[in-house]
Amino acid sequence: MMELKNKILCVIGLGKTGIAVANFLSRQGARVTVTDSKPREQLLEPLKQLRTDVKTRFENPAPPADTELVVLSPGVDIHSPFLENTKREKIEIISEIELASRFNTVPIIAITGTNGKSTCTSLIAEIISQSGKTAHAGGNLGTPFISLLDQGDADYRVLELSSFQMEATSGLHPMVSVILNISPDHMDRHKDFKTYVELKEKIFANQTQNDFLILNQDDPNTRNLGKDCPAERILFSTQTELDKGIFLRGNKIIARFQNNDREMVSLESLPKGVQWQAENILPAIAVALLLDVSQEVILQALKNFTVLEHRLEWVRTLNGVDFVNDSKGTNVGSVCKSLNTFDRPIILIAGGKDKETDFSPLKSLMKEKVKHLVLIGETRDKFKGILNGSFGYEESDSLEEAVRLAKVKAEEGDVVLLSPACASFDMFKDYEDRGNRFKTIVKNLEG
Ligand code: UMA
Repeated sequence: MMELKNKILCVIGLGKTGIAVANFLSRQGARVTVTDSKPREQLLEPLKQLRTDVKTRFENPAPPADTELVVLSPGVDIHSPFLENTKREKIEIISEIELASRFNTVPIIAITGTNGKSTCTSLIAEIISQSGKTAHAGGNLGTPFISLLDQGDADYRVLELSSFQMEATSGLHPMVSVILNISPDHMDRHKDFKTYVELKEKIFANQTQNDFLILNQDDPNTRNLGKDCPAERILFSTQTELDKGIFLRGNKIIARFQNNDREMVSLESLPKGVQWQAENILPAIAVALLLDVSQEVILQALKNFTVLEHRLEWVRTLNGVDFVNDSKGTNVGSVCKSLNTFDRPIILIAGGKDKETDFSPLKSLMKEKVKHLVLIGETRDKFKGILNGSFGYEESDSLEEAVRLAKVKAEEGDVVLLSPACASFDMFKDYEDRGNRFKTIVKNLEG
């Protein structure tokens, strides 16, 4: 554990993470400054939550000259020019995840991947809780890891980890780590796809032979990872039967360990939204089995599980058409997964703010799955360029109009899916705002 008393520390970013880190450090007796690139007037609310002995610096995120250690919020890129001096002077820079790892004494279950992390994390925490043990869930999910330490002891801490959080992280050591899938995302922040994969691989970097690494057999970017890691590798698949691991046989989830097949549950017996999440359910069941949770408890947790908002969230069925909110579908990989979920014609609403990703992997899948496309947002031209006249579409300046256009094209049995493949900041506050607006518009539609 680190000694923090009287240490001069700088926390960069006065968001959720920065507040939690600064207050944690100040309670340990450190002398803390939080810096932020925004002006003070824009941060009055978070400021109220800071302990009074924490100093602040606005409109300049660079750490003050006498700083001995810098802690980054996830939104702060470690390659930012304002950190150059700090690096030159060899002052240590760590992430919030690294800081919390140095103080954590509870077994960690960590989940990363490009898509599905939040659902898998929440489901694992839910199953553990229903088994009578305590599981505190957080990380990218919303509650910073450092805040989980403040919540007191637990049997497990279940962490959703993003690539941002893995920068400046070196000491994280999960007992179970899960990589759900990896496809290009956040390419505006990371140098290239290789760097992005390397950040994800950090999740198992410190695992030993006493630990477990759960990987997706169906994803070529994931299935071969960790071959040199001493942890026991366990695979899951929705497509093929595995010699060892957890997979789908038809609609049934089978767990195969020590050559013994165990039928866990049939997908049809689960609520609609949960059925659509097979890829995230399988690894959660694998974790539960490793922790010796009974099949009965796992089933109960699956049946009671409420799917997260904005991730393949069923909103309404109108005239036989399912309206589905997948506003969290902010990258191409996520939209591919969502399109593959349905074997019915889809009217897709897509587009938004560009994250510099390549849309071309969507082209052939859209031809196969999408009956009609409605484009919104800044990336309309980029989409049109890729489709290059090969696919019919309409354009809309507002989400209201986009939903109306989609409704006109939809026939009984179809799905109207908002799954933008882009960030939301061109038209909305964030993806939640976009999803909430979609739900309100859909709920107000007349039959
Ligand atoms: N800031 C600077 N300089 C910079 C960058 C940011 O001063 O160069 C300041 C901003 O002005 C702002 C503050 O930093 O005041 C925001 O910090 P932050 O972006 O790290 O946001 P937090 O509120 O601390 O939330 C972070 C995660 N945000 C990001 O990764 C962008 C949250 O994930 C996470 O839930 C939270 O910590 C708790 O762990 C959100 C997210 O969008 C949901 N994640 C990405 C995703 O899921 O795709 C990775």
